[in-house]
Amino acid sequence: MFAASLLSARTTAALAQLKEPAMKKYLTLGALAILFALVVACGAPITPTPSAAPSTGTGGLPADAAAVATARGLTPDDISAALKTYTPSGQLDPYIMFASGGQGGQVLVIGVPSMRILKLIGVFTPEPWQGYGLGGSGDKILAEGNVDGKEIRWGDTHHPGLSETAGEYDGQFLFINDKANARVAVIDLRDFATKQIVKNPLAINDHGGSFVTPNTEYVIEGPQYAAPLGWEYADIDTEYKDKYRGVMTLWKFDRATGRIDPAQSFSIELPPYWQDLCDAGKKVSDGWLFCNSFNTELATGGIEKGNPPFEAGTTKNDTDYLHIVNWKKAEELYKAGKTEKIKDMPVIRLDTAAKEGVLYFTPEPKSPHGADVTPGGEYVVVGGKLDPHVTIYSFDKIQKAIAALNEGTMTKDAYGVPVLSLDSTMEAQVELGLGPLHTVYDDKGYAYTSLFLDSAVARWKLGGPYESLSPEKGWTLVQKLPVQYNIGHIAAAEGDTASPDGNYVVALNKWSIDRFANVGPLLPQNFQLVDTSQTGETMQVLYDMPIGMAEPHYAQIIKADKLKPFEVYPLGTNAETMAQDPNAITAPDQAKIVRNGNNVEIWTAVVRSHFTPEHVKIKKGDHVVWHFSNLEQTRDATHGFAVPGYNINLSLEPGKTETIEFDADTAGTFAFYCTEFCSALHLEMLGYMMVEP
Ligand code: RUQ
Ligand code: CUA
Repeated sequence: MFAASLLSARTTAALAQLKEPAMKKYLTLGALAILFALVVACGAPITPTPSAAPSTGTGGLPADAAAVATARGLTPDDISAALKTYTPSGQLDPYIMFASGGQGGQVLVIGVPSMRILKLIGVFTPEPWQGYGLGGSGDKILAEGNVDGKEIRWGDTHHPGLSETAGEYDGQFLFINDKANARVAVIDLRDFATKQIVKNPLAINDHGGSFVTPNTEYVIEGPQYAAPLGWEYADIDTEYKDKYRGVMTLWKFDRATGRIDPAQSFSIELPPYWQDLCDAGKKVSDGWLFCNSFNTELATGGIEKGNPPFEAGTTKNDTDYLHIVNWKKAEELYKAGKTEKIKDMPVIRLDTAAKEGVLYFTPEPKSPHGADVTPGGEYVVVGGKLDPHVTIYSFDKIQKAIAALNEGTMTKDAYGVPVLSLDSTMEAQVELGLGPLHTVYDDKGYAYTSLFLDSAVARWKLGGPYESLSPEKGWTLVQKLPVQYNIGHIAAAEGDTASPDGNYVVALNKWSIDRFANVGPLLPQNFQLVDTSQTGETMQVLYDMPIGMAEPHYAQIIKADKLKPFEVYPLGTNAETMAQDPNAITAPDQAKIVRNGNNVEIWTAVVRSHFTPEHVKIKKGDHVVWHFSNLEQTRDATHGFAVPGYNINLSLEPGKTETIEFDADTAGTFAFYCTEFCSALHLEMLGYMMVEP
């Protein structure tokens, strides 16, 4: 059975690697010195500190450093890795990685190569440090993600997607999907905060998103487990083929407002094939989307009734279908009204998509997972989880095969979708090893594919226009680098753009087993930083970073200098609208409390180290609207505001104005206080809310 073989393969791979650390070769001081000299000669930006310089040992290695290396048993590789990742205090990382926070429902912001966590952005889950979802405007954003009116207060964040201009990350926005509930969130990179959540009205779970078209015209949300559109009831035993569907949603993104505009968004109905990961074409393939699938068998499970379980049923056929979607054509159909509204969402029905040239299929090997478009858009690389190869499709060949389709002779699937033969669309196959999943690219013509079962990163050479970028022949394996362990996704510096950077790849490993101190049966994930700066068989693991908060799926890495976030908010900014807040005040003497019947409205000034007013007397049953303006314009002068017993906590960054609204339903005396250690008199930054019974 698949699960059993998967587990044993994992275990064998893990065991094989367990033996390796014991074989570390220890170094002589002389070798260390030579290595140090080499690293310095290679241009690493280091010089011995003045205090270390006088005690320089042989070959320029500070004697104390040599002693440390000997005492810790560091190999030459360890030392070069340390030199490549160590980031002295105050030195900034050249890259920023945005990683999904998995079941945590957040996004992690990580510096590369230091692998320091810089921020955790609350997205689908309340986040107390940012005061997200604890009384302020985050409540409204989280409520946008309610499902049938039900509060959902977590998410399974999978795939972060940075906004792009002409196929390059532009550093303006980040999108991320929640697989568990089919939602997409928008994060504004001016303040690294969530601004919007949209709930897909047709799908109850998703997976192949979020990723963007090359100018962020659309944010794509692809499906996963089929269900009737709008998740209406339908019996899986009798109605799967006819009623269950996949659906791909093209959310229109409006850059000016920084929001998805649901009123200009539409969906495409797909067969219930369990579409998996998707990618947008770019450059030569701009206008197209590619998405693979893994249940063309239409397996419906039911192991308890003696049916084949899903894992066997969905892996029966040798091939599934790569979905080839012409989104520009789909947009035309949508604009021409060739849609049907389901739950208020215009849907291009499956038969329309099939007939009008929106949707085509071509076979792809066993249980594919990632579909990744090369930087120039010429090829789509698909990893088949149960096939040791990656299969490379040529966009040019796909176009020719589509042009050659002839209504009388074409093959169609059970739903009438034209099927292009594998021979007519495939460019090459490269054998990499066991469990190829996802592929990313660099600037040297290499592709990097994660091998889940082999626990390795495969570096292989692209052909065609990429062949001349490095010495190896096209479509050949160059190096397999063991990683610890069982890599899922892989991320590369600027790796999803039209011009990847090279330098670094990060392996997002699902298992860590023995890499860290035992913290109980639930183990951290292991991000491993890999040096990909040189050509050939030179990849090296530089650093292990435990992620002890959830299971991140994908990550994207952007050049840090493309990000231009605020240092402080312009005074009076409402972070929800990113505009001047009409309730902002600019001096403590503007603070006031206004009562109007049972409604109490309060304007509070916040500045080191006091709130004005400090006494707030209200009555049980009052409805309270309370505005806070942080008057600071000093970087990092953030204050908090917490009311015990009322589930309220705000983060008031410099310049921000924020509003809370609540019913004073509990009488008593409540000391409210600042939750950020903001000054020497931080503890004195408090006030009293007295709620009269
Ligand atoms: S995938 S299980 Cu990104 Cu490889 Cu979601
Ligand atoms: Cu303000 Cu502590």
